[in-house]
Amino acid sequence: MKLIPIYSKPVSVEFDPTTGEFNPCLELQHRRVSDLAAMFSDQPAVQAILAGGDRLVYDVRNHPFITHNTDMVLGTTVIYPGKVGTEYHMTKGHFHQRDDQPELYHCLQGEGFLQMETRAGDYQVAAWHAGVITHIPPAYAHRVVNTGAGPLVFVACFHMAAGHDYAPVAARGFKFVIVERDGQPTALPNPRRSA
Ligand code: M6P
Ligand code: ZN
Repeated sequence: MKLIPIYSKPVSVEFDPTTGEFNPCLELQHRRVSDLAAMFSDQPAVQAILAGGDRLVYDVRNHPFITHNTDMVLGTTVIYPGKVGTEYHMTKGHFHQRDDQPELYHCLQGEGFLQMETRAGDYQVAAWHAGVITHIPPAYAHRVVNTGAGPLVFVACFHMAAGHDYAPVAARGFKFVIVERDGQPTALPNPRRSA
């Protein structure tokens, strides 16, 4: 990650909604099947992919807009189309470390679902296509699933101080997994929850 600038004046950056790229780009993270290995339900399918070389699942670019007393971040994510077994490509998903921090997600391109769930198990899902904006309330874990044939591009706006807590989702997943059944995206009860 490049040094994060601290702005004292209004600042503008270039953003390409078709690729999710910023100019200048301060941070780019590639997330591959190996980074999400424990999160997909079909472990033999994960191992088969890893045995043949890793595969890119999504790219994340964050642009922090930091001033002396604010810490807004604009993030863009491009989830490439594909499946691991029958489960669609998805983000890792996370809670915020702080339970008072919401987030706005705006789908620019593609189709899929935004899964959200509280620690107490209130599960909500938003069907996504270009133009949908979802407000994720504080204390809801969030994950985006790309069920389309092309890339799913979305923008996120959040406070850097919110923090990312990946461990609970990595350990248990969400209440439902989204898989392809008879050519259609289908939500099935997460087998890791009933074990
Ligand atoms: C959005 C924001 C980022 C997040 C990214 C990918 O851009 O919520 O904070 O990092 O999505 O999601 P994850 O971190 O769950 O892989
Ligand atoms: Zn978040």
